[in-house]
Amino acid sequence: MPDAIGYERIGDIAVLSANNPPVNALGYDTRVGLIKGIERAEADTGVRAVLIYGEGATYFAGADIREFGKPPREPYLPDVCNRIEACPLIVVSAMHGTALGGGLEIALSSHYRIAVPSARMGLPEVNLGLIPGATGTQRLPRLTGVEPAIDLVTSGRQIGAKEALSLGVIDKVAEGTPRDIGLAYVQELLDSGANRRAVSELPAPAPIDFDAAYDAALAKARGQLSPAYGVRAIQAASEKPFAEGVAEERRLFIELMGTKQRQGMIHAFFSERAVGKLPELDGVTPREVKAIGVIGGGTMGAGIATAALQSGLNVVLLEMSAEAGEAARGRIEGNLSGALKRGKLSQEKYDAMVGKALTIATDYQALSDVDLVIEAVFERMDVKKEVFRKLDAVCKPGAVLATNTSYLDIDEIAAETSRPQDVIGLHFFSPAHIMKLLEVVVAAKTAPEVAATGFALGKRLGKISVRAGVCDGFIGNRILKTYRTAAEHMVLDGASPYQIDKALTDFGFAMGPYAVSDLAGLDIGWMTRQRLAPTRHPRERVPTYADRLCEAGHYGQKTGKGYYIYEGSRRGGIPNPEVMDLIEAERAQLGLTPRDFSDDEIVRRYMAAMVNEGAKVLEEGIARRPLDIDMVFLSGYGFPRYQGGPMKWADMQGLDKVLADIRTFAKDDDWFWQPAPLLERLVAEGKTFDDLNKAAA
Ligand code: 3H9
Repeated sequence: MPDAIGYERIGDIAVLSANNPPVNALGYDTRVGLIKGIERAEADTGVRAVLIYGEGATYFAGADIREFGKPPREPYLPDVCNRIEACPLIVVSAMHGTALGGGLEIALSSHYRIAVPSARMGLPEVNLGLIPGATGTQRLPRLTGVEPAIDLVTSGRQIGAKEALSLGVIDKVAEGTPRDIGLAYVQELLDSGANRRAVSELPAPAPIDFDAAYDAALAKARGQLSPAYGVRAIQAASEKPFAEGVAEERRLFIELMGTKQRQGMIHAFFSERAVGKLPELDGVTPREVKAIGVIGGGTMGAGIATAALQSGLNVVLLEMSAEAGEAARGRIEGNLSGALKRGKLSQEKYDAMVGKALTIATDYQALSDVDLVIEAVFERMDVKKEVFRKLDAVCKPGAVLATNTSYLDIDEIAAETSRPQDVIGLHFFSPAHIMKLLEVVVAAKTAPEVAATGFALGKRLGKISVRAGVCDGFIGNRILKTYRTAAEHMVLDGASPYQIDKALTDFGFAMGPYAVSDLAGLDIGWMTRQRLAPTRHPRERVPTYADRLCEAGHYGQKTGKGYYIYEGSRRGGIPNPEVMDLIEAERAQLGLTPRDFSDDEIVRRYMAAMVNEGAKVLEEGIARRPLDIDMVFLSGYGFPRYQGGPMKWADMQGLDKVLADIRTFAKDDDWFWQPAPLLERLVAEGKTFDDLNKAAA
């Protein structure tokens, strides 16, 4: 294996090339290699300058995240940065790929920076629950000023070479390999007699109102600490000498390193990459998909068609009538025109998408040549079955037949066809061209290459695809049903929907469950309650006050009234006073005396219900690994990323504590609160959900 940092002498230039695939992460060997490379260059007679660049796909993409949480090993990254800057020779970094986090910090410690036009740069530590911890918060604002530095550190966004040049982050952009442009730039600097230039010696940046910036960062991040800590670190750059600022940055970085938020976000980072890796699909070749059919052009079907068009697929959209087809076209054009207005889509591409690539049809024959069909029709078994019978008759052999059902039994739907091996569930979340999650529901007879095709399509559409098995609601909606029930029990027993929403948004959810119901439409829950009524166990506690709202025509945001009243702005409603009247009437009818709930109890009950059902879903094989459940909730249900997902959250609480809560709650209702055997087993064996993730890796 080559050294993590190679050393080569070219004339009077020492070239340090990083060779630590896949992303040149700054692990121990790379850090040691950089120090040794600088020392060797200094001792190498005649060397006047040092070039640092990365072999392979990228310059350094950051610290080695796998080392976080383990005892740190010297040399630490900030010391490596300072050592590079202190080099008496001119040090130049040439960047390509993604110069991120510690990688950008190495570049900022070099005396000059050049990048290829396609290079991306940023300080994304905030996405890992951290701040830049290798002098980035001290050096960046000395180059850009405080405000751009706060923007980059608190958002973690990546910038291109052009923007980096205009902000003063880099000195030059040039076409070529990083090695070639780097060598040419070093030569140019040597020829022009340029001096060594240390960012740390630049004047401290002018201050702003840091307290206001801190408050704004905290509010925007809904309880995530790292953006606000980033502001404090940049404040130190403005107010303290460089070395003291570095010490303050280190203190804040180490504090964040010890938090659960950091653990949760790093779990999310690795889970996002592990979720699509399924041993059963290893080496399985997906079927080729160039054109897809979408049946139904409502919000969901139009969203799916939009996502497919955006990914370069041809789409045949089937509707019942020419008018309905035109309405579907209007929805798709509406979806795409947003991207057009924001400059994310060129007029030419837009025209091609809504022109040549999109066919609106009313006859099933139009689907005879597509490679994959997704139906998004009315959520009723008889309707779906009829669609699949027709698809079976017209689709070409080998076409993948997918249903976007949210709940229904896909085995039953597949049995309606002569080719159940080609049938799969592709469960999108609305709006389908925006939401990241895709549940790939593998039915009993689904062929492996059909499952692989589902994952390949998800990747092409930019989705996070999670494998799920068949059950009522699959992974997400099944678990949702359980924790929504826990919330409803709390409402019957004394909490208000508004207190529950507040406790959960304080926990970090984007929205509380009642605001979500208003957004989704209260008629959906109403329909589900009706559908499940015949199978309901006599001990199930199901409140009916929400039915009264629906009976009165209040379906949430779309009718202007639900749990909240919406006037003007669509998101923020005000509590609907009729709701508390209905709840109180129901409590009285049931003879219930309301009691107080603390926000902490609300969160613990809600989360315990989620985790317990998650454990059942795992045990039944509906989800393969705990991380699959975490990814469903992080990418489709507004679960706060810094809490890691429900199963990671449970690990971080301690599974024994979660189980103890469930047993306590069961004293009042041992029907609803039946501990999952898997949870009991893990606690008895002193294991965590993450142990199951590792065992499955
Ligand atoms: C930091 O720098 C802190 C410092 O300020 C202070 C320190 C004291 N480490 O994403 P991909 C793995 S914090 C270890 O599929 P892409 C990844 O897990 C860091 N491993 O590729 C995957 O492994 P596997 C700040 C890493 O081309 C493989 O590489 N930096 C790291 O779609 C390929 O990754 C960041 O936050 C890492 N830093 O995207 C950048 N990065 O194949 C994080 C990746 O086994 N990284 N891996 O699943 C990224 O954003 C993307 O990986 C990147 C490439 C854009 C670089």
